[in-house]
Amino acid sequence: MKTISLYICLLGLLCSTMVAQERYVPSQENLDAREWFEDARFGMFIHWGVYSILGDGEWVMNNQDIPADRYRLLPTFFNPTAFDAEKIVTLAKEAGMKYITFTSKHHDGLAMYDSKVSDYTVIKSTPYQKDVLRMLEQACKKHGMKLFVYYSQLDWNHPDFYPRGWTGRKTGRPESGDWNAYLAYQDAQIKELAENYDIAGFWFDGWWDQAPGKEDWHREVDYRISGNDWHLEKTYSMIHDINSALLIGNNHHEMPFEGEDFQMFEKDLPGKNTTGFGGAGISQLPLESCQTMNSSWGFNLQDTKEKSEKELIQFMVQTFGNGANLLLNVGPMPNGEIQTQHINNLKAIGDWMDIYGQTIYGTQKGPVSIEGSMTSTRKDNSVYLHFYQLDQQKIELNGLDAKIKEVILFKDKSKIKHKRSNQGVVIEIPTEKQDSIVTVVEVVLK
Ligand code: FHN
Repeated sequence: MKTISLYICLLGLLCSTMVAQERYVPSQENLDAREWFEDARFGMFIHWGVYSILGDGEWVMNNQDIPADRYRLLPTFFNPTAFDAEKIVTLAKEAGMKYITFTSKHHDGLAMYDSKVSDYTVIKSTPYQKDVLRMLEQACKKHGMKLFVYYSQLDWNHPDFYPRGWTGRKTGRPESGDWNAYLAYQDAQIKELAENYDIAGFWFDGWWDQAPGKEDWHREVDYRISGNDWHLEKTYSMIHDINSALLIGNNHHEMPFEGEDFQMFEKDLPGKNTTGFGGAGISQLPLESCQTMNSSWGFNLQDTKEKSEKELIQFMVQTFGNGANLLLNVGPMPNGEIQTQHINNLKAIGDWMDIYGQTIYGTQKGPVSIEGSMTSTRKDNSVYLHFYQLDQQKIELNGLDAKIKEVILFKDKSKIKHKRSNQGVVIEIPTEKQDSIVTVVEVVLK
């Protein structure tokens, strides 16, 4: 009996060692890339594809129940002659952004790059015939901008994307298909992106279309019947084998899976999950929130819910104060240009970042925050307080336990009165020194 127990123990130990050995251990290059990513803090998301022609967002194929064979007419007149990669990269740079994440393929399945394993690409299916991703890559290189690729695992065009999940069910495709053939196609595309383009990482999306066991989403369809396995770890290993520094994030709205290098929160601050896309919790990985400038990702002609410069900057500081990056989206129009209003807002953000960038880049989540009023970042001996809602002059702050050398208004370096209290520190910002967008105060610690 004792011998059997010993064998079971040894077997258990062996198995756990094997599991432990299989665990993903990021390389030093990957850890360095993560550090770069966290320091960079601010990026531009670009949702662009043939769907922009219809001016109804990137979900138009699903939302208007457009059959795949009709949708395939769209690329035949996609000819964005005003697209200028350099102009977009320069705009991102002017806004203070350090990286760009571009939709290499969205749910509609059309590759916006020169995919050799598909005929459904911007080169082979459109009169434009130019590799958009390559143009962005070149412009990014020239302007010292890093490039990430968004890749939709969900595909409303591919016949082998079967059994289907809860979306793209009315695209008129045959009710059959080979899931493993689809995965092979997906991995082949991911491989060519990793090998042929100078990218910094992958931003995956669409996993949720096949997610098993979710009760609260889109109840009208029982998508649990599909629940296909994405073999994520195989895909992730392939990417890291090609280049271990490539950062992988997946917008599955769950806690990060094995092999992932950063965690994202859609239209939400980390951990808030007000939209249902925010994720289950906050991991130790680098964090990134993504947000729209109006309420759409892809170009939407009727979207008038434009966020003001003030709203955008206030969301930015809340994101940074939560220790996360922000990926702010633009959805170019069918001609390739970005809407003037978005350009103007990005320029205003750039002006703000020119002044306050020091309180953002390379910082970490700060020790002080007051829900609905302020957040903070921290770097070396400084804590930067970002007040986005101030309706008084004296504010009591908790969390500033270290000795304070001085407190100053960041923009003009004038001294701010401060005094220890029972709870923490009381600082006094005279009304005339308060800013209508964000009042930034620097606390210099001893
Ligand atoms: O369905 C997509 C959507 O079109 C868009 O790409 C966003 C970006 O975060 N992600 C998905 C929804 O979670």
